[in-house]
Amino acid sequence: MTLVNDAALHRYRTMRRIRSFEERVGEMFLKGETAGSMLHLSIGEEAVVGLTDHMTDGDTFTTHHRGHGVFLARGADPMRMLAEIGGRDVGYCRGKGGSMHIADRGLGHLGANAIVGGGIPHIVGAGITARNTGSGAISVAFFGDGAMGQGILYEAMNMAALWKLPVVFCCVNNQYGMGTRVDRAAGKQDFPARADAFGLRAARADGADVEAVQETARAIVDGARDGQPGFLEIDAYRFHGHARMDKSPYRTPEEEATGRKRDPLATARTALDDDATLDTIDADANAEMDRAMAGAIAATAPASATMFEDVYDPTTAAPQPQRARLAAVLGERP
Ligand SMILES: Cc1ncc(C[n+]2csc(CCOP(=O)(O)OP(=O)(O)O)c2C)c(N)n1
Ligand SMILES: [Mg+2]
Repeated sequence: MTLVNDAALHRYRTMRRIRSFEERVGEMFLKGETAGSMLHLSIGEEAVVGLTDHMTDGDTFTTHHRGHGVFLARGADPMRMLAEIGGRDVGYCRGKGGSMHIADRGLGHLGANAIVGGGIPHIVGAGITARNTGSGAISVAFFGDGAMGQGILYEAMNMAALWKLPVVFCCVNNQYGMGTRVDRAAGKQDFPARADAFGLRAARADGADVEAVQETARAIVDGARDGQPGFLEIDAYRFHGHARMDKSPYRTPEEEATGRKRDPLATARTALDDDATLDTIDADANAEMDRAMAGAIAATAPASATMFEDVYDPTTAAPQPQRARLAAVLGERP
């Protein structure tokens, strides 16, 4: 096995782990084991691994509400992620953040964000820190095509270019913002051209091909480490509805069938052409995620008494009216 193949196999394994994870999240939702109702699966978007592959310890990132895959690729423990999504106390945010607010500074995750475009400006701050401390780290914001309509992106790109920050803006274009197709939201869909206009190194890569993403992302990430901020659009297709309850009535079955052929796992399988090895990787990933799901489901919820811990800044005045009200509602519950 060549080194090139080893690296490609590693990317395939990471993508498979992401897909298996997302399938388990969907299962937990059906079992009523997730806390809250909103879950956004990144199935079909696993080729983000082509970018995360160039990231290293110390690098930071933010994600949008569809960020499970990125966090997993950056080393998250799937059991703690599932526990977080299930509202359990061993979750990354002690079960109080959930899918859309998961974060872990130890792994460089500065936070998922439910506000479209909300995580983008944070990387400007992280980029300033990296530049001023000379840490050599980069910071990457992952967001969707919907965020291309948010003004904060353009402010952030301008500041990054002006101050030559080590940052990358990564737009995972899955063709939809909820039920709105990208061509109904953007007058012109040449997103890299917008970034280029601000002075960023910008490119688009085929999200059905992780190797293409990896190749294109290399120059973008290398540039960012040298103080040339970048923008990468990953052109993908959202396989499922916006969230778990969305059956995509705004898409035809024909469109979905065609879109789902743009499958980065299938492309990688064909290129690697080693069914025995890939089947073993698949089985290992499935077993790992089954164990993670069982562990998460078996974990306990945080005690009601700790409800406000980790949520409000302990040094500021406590939200007494809410505390009193909730205490009354909860009665004697632990
Ligand atoms: C500022 C803001 N406006 C509207 C919403 C409601 N909303 C949630 S997700 C979403 C679509 C986001 O689409 P995109 O950025 O392409 O991400 P995707 O869901 O496709 O991954 C919208 C409009 C929101 N969360 N924040
Ligand atoms: Mg989208």
